[in-house]
Amino acid sequence: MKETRLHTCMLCEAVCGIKVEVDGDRVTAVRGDPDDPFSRGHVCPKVAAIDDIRTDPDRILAPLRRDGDRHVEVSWDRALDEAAEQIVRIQKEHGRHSVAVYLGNPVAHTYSGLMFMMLLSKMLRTHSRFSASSVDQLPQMVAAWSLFGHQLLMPVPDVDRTDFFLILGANPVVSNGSIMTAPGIADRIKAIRARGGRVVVIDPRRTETAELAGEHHFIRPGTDALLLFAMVHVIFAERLARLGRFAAFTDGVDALERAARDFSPEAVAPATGIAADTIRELARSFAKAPKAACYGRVGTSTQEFGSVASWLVYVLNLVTGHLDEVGGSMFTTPAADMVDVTARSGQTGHYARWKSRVRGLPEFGGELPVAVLSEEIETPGDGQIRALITFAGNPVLSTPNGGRLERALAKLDFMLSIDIYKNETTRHAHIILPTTFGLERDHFDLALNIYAVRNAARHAAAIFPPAGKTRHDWEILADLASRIDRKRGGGWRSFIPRSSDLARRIGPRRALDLLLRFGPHRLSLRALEKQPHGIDLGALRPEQLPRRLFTRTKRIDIAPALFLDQVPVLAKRLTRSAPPEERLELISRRQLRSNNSWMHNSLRLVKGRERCTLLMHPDDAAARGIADGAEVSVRSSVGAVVAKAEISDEMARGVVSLPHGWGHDRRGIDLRIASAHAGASVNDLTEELSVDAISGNASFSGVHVAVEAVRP
Ligand SMILES: Nc1nc2c(c(=O)[nH]1)N[C@H]1C(S)=C(S)[C@@H](COP(=O)(O)OP(=O)(O)OC[C@H]3O[C@@H](n4cnc5c(=O)[nH]c(N)nc54)[C@H](O)[C@@H]3O)O[C@H]1N2
Ligand SMILES: Nc1nc2c(c(=O)[nH]1)N[C@H]1C(S)=C(S)[C@@H](COP(=O)(O)OP(=O)(O)OC[C@H]3O[C@@H](n4cnc5c(=O)[nH]c(N)nc54)[C@H](O)[C@@H]3O)O[C@H]1N2
Ligand code: SF4
Ligand SMILES: [Mo]
Repeated sequence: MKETRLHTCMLCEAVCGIKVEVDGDRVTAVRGDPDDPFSRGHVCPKVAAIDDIRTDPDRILAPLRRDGDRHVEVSWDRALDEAAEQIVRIQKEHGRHSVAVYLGNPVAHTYSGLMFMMLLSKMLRTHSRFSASSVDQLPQMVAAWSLFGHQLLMPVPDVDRTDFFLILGANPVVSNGSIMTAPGIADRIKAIRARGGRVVVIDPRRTETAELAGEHHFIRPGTDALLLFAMVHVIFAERLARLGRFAAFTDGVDALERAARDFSPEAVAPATGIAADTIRELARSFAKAPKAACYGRVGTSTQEFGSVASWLVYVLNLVTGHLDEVGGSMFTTPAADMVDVTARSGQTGHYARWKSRVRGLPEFGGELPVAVLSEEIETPGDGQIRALITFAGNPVLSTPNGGRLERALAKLDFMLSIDIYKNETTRHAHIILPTTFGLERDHFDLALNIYAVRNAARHAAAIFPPAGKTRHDWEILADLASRIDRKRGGGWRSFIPRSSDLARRIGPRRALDLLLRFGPHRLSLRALEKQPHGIDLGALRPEQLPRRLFTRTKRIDIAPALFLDQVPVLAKRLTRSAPPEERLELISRRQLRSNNSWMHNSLRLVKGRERCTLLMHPDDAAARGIADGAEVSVRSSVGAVVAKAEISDEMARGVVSLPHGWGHDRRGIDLRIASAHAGASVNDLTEELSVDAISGNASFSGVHVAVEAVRP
């Protein structure tokens, strides 16, 4: 029987509302939902792949247990029992920190998985917690926590009302926006220009977003903090600072001004590659614009000075009067307000309460930077990691020096993966537990509505039953938690009701309903279900600060010591010599028909011309005798890969770009289509020892590489 069902695309942060044409157990079409008040019918080419994955013959449909080099099917009972037993045993024998957890990006896209992962994490009481945050937005969280007192209170650019959108290190036209949930972002950017506004992109590559913006400046990788400091310098030097109502609750402005003094536009021009006049003009125009928003993302975050750069993005918005104002950088009031909910239980973030055992990198919010994972597995001693649970993550392809991590994983006593595929990471697991996917579960955007450019809410009911023997993420996590609880228990403890059992009985739907009822819009699950196209909750509201500050003093320290301590180090960057002539600086990029590392098994997304190419400037290619389409070898201090060169002046001179998420040529994976379109992993080149000094976040931008033609 044919019918049309509504759902949400959960592949990226744009969370488009979709209309799914269903014929029995088949999907015949997926389209954007024009009646969705937020996404207004927008979708991207990835949307149809939602069902490719559900019906992918390579998907794991039953629990697997490793037997030598192979994985064989086992019952849920056996798989869960064995996993719980190993975890309990290893924690008993080697201490609680010997069991590590790694959470991947898709965790942010399932409200139920997210809720129950928090439960399991809490139960394990391990300090060895890692996630994709530390190869992504961790510096932005550190900046938000330092300034506003809550790691989740990150401002969002009010793209629909701004007249000056300054974008650093983000390519939303391709990524569809991040920490800026904005379906149809290309149209929203076009609208800024159509109403006479200005859009400026700062990026070592002239990106798809730069083309649309019409104004672009190349920047040397890793130097955004210098550029931003120079803008702040100009703003103070020319008395353009306009703190407005923030003056009443902001401290440290003088210290900020002093810190910016050494970073004049002339001083930073050589290192950034941006002319002093350009910087000055940008600073003046940004400060004077009635409505302006500065936004930085993965490119400014995953770099050597990622935390300083992320802090300065917020600072620039604040000192120009563009923070928390219409058309500027604003805070949301989502239907389920995780910022307030987590604050009520004291989870606003903390820093350096403990440090990683081997390298001494600080925890943040209870997590350690994933750049230390390999060494923590490899280095013997007290607290050595002996077991790893991965949940919706593929760190072999997504974390720095994936090659080393891959070798380290093989040494674990026990590894459990909760995933949909046997891929570069999960193939190492002793047990793989397969989960439902996308249209097989109900959906609400718990995490991403916090960063939406409009307040909106939508709940979608599951369309299909679980495939094969798969179970929902939350059910698996809850069951595992109960079994761990039981196996640990014994004695009097077995008589008290367990919180894991209780949570399981309440279930994610009821928990969500409660969050909605206590949220700022006093909604309920029933109210959302009555409006399946979604509910518009209005434009972002200005003037939420100081009311929503979570700092102890209820004030903002705009120049915290954490960042000021880095200023002398940053100043040295001004005079650092360029890499030797034969070295190039490597950055990464995203592609519209790709989603991190895990959507290359959909034929419709990978067919056509090869996409995992090394983009390079014509002069750099000519200097090395490299022709367009030629195979080149790319070498860094940690590894080497081979890729096809794609020569284009969209790259800055001296900078090359490889997309991230490829490299499916590894043995032992069950991804037939991806293997046939393997590409190379950029993270076989990135260095686990290069991290942002403050947060320990991976520094992916500007890895020094040697590139040469591969001679047959
Ligand atoms: N060099 C470089 N490295 C980067 C980046 C970069 O720009 N450059 N970007 C970084 C960023 S921003 C991120 S977020 C990380 C991503 O890092 P990861 O999260 O580690 O990697 P993903 O590729 O997103 O892998 C997601 C995994 O989840 C599985 N999965 C998908 N859906 C589900 C589900 O519903 N349930 C379960 N249980 N599993 C599921 C997939 O099969 C896959 O194994 O990569 C980072 N790495
Ligand atoms: N199609 C698609 N969409 C995605 C994803 C995907 O893989 N594919 N991944 C999702 C995820 S997990 C995330 S976090 C978001 C990320 O969303 P974005 O942050 O928009 O991601 P990118 O496209 O990686 O953009 C980063 C930009 O930074 C530039 N850059 C690199 N180094 C530097 C530098 O030092 N300074 C400056 N100024 N720029 C630099 C790169 O050239 C690139 O254009 O996208 C999400 N959406
Ligand atoms: S933009 Fe993102 S949410 Fe929208 S259809 Fe594409 S992948 Fe899905
Ligand atoms: Mo990400």
